[in-house]
Amino acid sequence: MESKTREEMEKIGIIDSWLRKHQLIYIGATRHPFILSIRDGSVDLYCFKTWLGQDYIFVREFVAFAASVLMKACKESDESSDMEVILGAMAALNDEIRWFKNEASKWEIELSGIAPRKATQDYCRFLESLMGKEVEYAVVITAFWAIESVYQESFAHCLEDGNETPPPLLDTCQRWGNRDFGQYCFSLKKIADRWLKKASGDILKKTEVVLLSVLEHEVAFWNMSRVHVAEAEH
Ligand code: HMH
Repeated sequence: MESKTREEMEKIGIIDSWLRKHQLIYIGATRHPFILSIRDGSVDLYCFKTWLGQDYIFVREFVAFAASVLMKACKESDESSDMEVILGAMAALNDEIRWFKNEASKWEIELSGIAPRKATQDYCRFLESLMGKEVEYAVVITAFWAIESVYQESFAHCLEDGNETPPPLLDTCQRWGNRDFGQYCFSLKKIADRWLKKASGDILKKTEVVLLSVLEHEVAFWNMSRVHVAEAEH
């Protein structure tokens, strides 16, 4: 009995045990003031447009990261359904890139003229560090789940009862907050948990650190969206 870890005793997955342990930063990432301002309708549209342009840059890098995870799923995974879930994510990203272009023209944003801000650069560099062959599948599939899940939980919150989300922003909230996206995040979580269950202590430690880094980058990304250019440069 004593040798059992808490998650074994309570029969919760490793990811849920980490979410409990790091609850404050998880809430910081999924209930950020930027998201709360979308939900209560007080959002500054300049900030929203900043977020949109920066996220387009991030998503292009995320495609490369997703491709690296797909390669690992093909090589390392024991279950073919893993590969299919990630392939589905790639297909969704294809649609997402098109959506960004369309959304940008709706808001009169010129995507090609946008320079990445520091938080975007840092996050993209972090993704790059996870793309190497030496980074284990358990680590990257957990990061993948966390990246998608933060957006899912954040934007789903903007659609929950009592929201005053401005109608022009509903499409964005639907994109990540819809039920199917929630289901897809749950599939990623199950895959990650299955791999973490058989991972060594070293890999578990490394994955927990990577998870915390994802959450920190997500918070920094939301923060960056709220900072006006003039302030950001000083
Ligand atoms: C910064 N995190 C960021 N952008 C995204 N589009 C997602 C997560 C979800 O794909």
